[in-house]
Amino acid sequence: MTKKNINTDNIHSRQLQLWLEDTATETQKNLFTKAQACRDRYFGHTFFMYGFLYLSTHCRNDCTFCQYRCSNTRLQRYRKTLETLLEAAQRLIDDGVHLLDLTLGEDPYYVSDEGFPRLLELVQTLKNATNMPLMLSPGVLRAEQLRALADVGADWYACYQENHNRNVFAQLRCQQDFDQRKQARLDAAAAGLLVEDGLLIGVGETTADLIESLLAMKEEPLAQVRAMSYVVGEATTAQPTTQTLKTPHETELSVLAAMRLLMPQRLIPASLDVDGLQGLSTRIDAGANVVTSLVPSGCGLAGVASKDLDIENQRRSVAAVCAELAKQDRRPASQSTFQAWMQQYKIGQQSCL
Ligand code: MD0
Ligand code: SF4
Repeated sequence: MTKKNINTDNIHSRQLQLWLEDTATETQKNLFTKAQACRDRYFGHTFFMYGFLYLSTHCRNDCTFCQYRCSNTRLQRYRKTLETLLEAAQRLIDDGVHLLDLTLGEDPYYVSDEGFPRLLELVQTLKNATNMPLMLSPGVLRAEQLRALADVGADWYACYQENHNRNVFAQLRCQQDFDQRKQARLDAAAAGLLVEDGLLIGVGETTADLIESLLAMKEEPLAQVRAMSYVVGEATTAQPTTQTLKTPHETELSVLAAMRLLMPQRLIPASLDVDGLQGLSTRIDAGANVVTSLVPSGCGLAGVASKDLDIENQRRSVAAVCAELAKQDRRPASQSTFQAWMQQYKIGQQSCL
């Protein structure tokens, strides 16, 4: 039985403003109840899990919210060997993740014209060895590079705008081109990749900025949308403030719920990278249906917003996540369900491009 899709064309700025600004407990409760019902309508009580492999922490950019920014000269950076990545990937697969998220800074060793063949070879080797769905988060690439990644087996491309207000963007992703970043997502969709965009919360954005971002994300061919609260880290200079009426965490949850109601069929992550395992249940209650940033212990792999949080104590493991979500009567979807969802979304997306 195919579900009649929820029509969201009637959700406009005023409604979004109410959801984001109204701090009345009743309004928030209603918002989250609606978001949960909407998520369960499309995904039931199942969730997807992404293994996270931060393969290189080198970066040529200097984003003010990121501890891996190039001006953080004190940071011990790494590039993981293929052997380490294959071993970590196999552990995540044996544990039951649905996808491998291969993230790196904009590391010239992999993304310069001279280095890009290395990235292609790495992706092809991982695909041949695992046959798993692969997400790539390498920063801004050109259309032909994105096509080449799709040809060697990449399925997803993640490239976050953080905020769609150009002034806020410029303060966060300094010296980076707003339009080029957006174009990379459009080129990725045109290359047949599933695409993710993400918002950063708690860096001085206003409700109007968040509404602008939500409506912009709805218009883009995105299969996954996310919001993550800013985590102040080593050498970050972005001011941890918000001009909305709530705390950044409350705003993140309201944004996740608004995303669910505005884009009901898209995948929405609850990232372990902000608050670790303890932050999972509130994000599921806000309408998320994917758990991301599962990192295997003992491989020396890092998180992004939270470099070490909950990794060596195995609280970012599949077992810990499944046990936590079982408390909310939720269980992992089958791999075939995730693959079928991807396939169906790719077909649907291509017909709209
Ligand atoms: C996460 N730390 O999922 C990861 C990262 C990049 N594709 C994902 C932000 O939270
Ligand atoms: Fe580099 Fe990404 Fe961090 Fe920006 S957010 S400094 S591009 S690793």
